[in-house]
Amino acid sequence: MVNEIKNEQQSGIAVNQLGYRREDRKTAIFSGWTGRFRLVQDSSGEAVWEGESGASAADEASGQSLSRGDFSAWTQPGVYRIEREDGHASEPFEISDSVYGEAQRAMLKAFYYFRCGMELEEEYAGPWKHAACHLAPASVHGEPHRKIDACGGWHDAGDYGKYVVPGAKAAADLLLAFECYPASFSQPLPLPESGAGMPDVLHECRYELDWMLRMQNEDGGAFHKLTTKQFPGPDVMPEADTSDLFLSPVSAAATGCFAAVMALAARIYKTYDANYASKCLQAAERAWQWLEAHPEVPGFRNPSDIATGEYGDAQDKDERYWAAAELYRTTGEARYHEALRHFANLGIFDLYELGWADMGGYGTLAYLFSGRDKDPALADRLKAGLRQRADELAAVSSRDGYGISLRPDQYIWGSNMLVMNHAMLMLAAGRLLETDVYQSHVEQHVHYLFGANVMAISYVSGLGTHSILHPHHRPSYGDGVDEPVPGLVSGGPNKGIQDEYARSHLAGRAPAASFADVMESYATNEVAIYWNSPAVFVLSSMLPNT
Ligand code: G3I
Ligand code: 9MR
Ligand code: ZN
Repeated sequence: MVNEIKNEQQSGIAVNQLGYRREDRKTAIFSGWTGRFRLVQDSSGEAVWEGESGASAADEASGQSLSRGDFSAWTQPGVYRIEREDGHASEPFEISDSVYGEAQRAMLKAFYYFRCGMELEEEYAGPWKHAACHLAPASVHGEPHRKIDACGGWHDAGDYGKYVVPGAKAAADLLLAFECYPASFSQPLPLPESGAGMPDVLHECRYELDWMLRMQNEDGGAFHKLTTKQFPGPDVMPEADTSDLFLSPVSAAATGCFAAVMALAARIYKTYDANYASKCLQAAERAWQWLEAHPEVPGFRNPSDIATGEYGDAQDKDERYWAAAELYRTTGEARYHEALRHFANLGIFDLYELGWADMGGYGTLAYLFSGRDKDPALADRLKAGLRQRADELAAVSSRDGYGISLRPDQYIWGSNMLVMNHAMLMLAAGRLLETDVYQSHVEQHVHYLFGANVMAISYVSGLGTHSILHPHHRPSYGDGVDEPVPGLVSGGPNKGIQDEYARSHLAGRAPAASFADVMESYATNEVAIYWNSPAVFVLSSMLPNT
C-alpha cells in the first residue's frame, strides 16, 4: 500500500503553471476533493467563471484519487487562478495563444548553457556565465600515445561527459522540430552567432555537430564518448574540471547515430551552407562504410577503468536502420533503401521508439516523411504500426489521472523524456495520418511537464511559479547563483530509487510521486540535453502560426 501524497503546497490543485491556449481543453486536477470551483482573476481575485468538478477516481500511477475541473469554456486572455470553495487556490496561470513561446525559447537556449569548450559570456549567459572548459586534447583509450582534439559540443547533463548517442538524439530532435515547425524558430535567442542568414536553432545544433565531426575516427567509426575517468565532485564548475580526458572506443551504436544525424544535417543545412552540408554528408557516408565493414561488433560497454555514463547498447540494428533511413531520405540512393528494408524486416527492435537506446522510431519517421519512392507494403505496415502505437498511447492517456501516456511501470530514470517522446510520436503520427485525434493528449503531456502532475511542480527550471530549484546540475550547484540555470528539464519521477537520497526518502511512494527536488537525487532530478530536446519539439508544435 502506498502513501497518498498531497502536492508540495498541499493545495491539492494541479495546473499547467504556464497556462493554456484560448481554444484548448483546460482542466485543473484536484486530489482528494470534489466540489464547486471558481476561475478568478489573479490580480483582483474576482471570479469570472464557476464550475463543478467531475467525479473522483483512483489513479494508479500517482496513488491519488483525482477529479477534474473543466474550464475550457472560458477563452478570454488574462492571468487567473483556480479557487475551490474550501479556500484552496492553484498557482497562477495565463490564458493566451502565445503562452508557450517564452518556454520554447528558454528550453532551446538551455543548449547554449550546456556548451563545452567556450566561455559563456555575461551578454548571453547572464549570471550563469563561466570560463571555457575541457579544452585539452583527449587520449584514445587503449592507445596511450594517441591524442585527439575533440573540444566543443554540449555537456550531456548534470555531469560534463560528452556522449555521441544521446548527443545525436538531442540534435536530431531539434533539427526535426525545425523541419516540421520552421515558423517556431524565427526569433533570435540570441546567441553569439545569431544572424548570418541562419536561424538560431541551426547555429546551436552546429555547435554539437562540429564536435561530433571531431569524434569520427580515421576509419569512419565514431568514438562512443569523451569523458574523464570518474565524475567530478558535485560543485565543480566546468572550467575547474581538469582531470585527463579519454575517448572510449568506437561503437556501432555511436557510429549508426552519427551517420543518421549527419545525413539529417546534410538535408537541413543545404539551403543555408552547402559546403557544410556536403561535409556532413561525406562524414555520414564514411560512417556508413564503417558500419558495412563491421556488421557484427559487440554492443558498447564501459572500459573497466571508466566510470562515467555508459549509454550501453546491446542492439545496434536500430541505429543502423535510422542511418539507412536518413541516408536514403537525403540521397535517394537505392542501396540505402535496400538496407533500411532489411533492418525493418528483422523484427528484433522496436520501430517506434525515440529513446537513446531504442532509436528505431527515428528511422521509421525518416522513411515515412520522405518524399522518396517507397516499398508500398513496408510503408503501409509502418504507418499501421505507428497508428497502433499512437492509439495505445492515447488510450493510456485517457485512463491516466493526469492525462499522460506513462503506465505505472514507465516512471523510470528520465521518465520526463518518455513523456515528451510519447507526445512527439503522437504529433508525428497526427501529421502523417492527417488526424487531430492525438492533439488534446499531446497538450496534456505539456500540462503535466509544467505543473499538472502529482507534485504540482513545473519540472522545467525557471518556468512556472513553482518550478524545480535544485536540479542535479553541477554548474547550477557550484556557481554561487541562487537560481538554477533556466530552461532545464528534470528527469522526473523514478520508482527505481537509484540514488542514496531516493533510497532513504522515496521508497514506498507511488511511481509518479517518486521525485525530490534536491541536488543529491540524480536519479530523479538530473537534467539532460536529450530530455530538453523532445520538449522543444513538442512546444514548437504549439506556438502561434504553426
Ligand atoms: O529499461 C528498463 C525497464 O525495462 C525496467 O522496467 C526499468 C526498471 O527500473 O529499468 C529500465 O532501465 C533503466 C534505463 O535507464 C531506462 O532507459 C535503468 O533501470 C536505469 O538505470 C537507466 O538509467 C540511465 C542512467 O544513465 C544510468 O545508467 C538513464 O536512462 C540515462 O538517462 C542516464 O544517463 C546519465 C548518463 O549515464 C551520465 N550523464 C547523465 C545522464 C542522465 O542521468
Ligand atoms: O553526477 C553523476 C550523474 O551525472 C550520473 O547520472 C549519475 C549516475 O551515473 O552519477 C552521478 O554521480 C554520482 C556518482 O555516480 C556516485 N557518487 C555521487 C555522484 C554525484 O555527486
Ligand atoms: Zn566542458
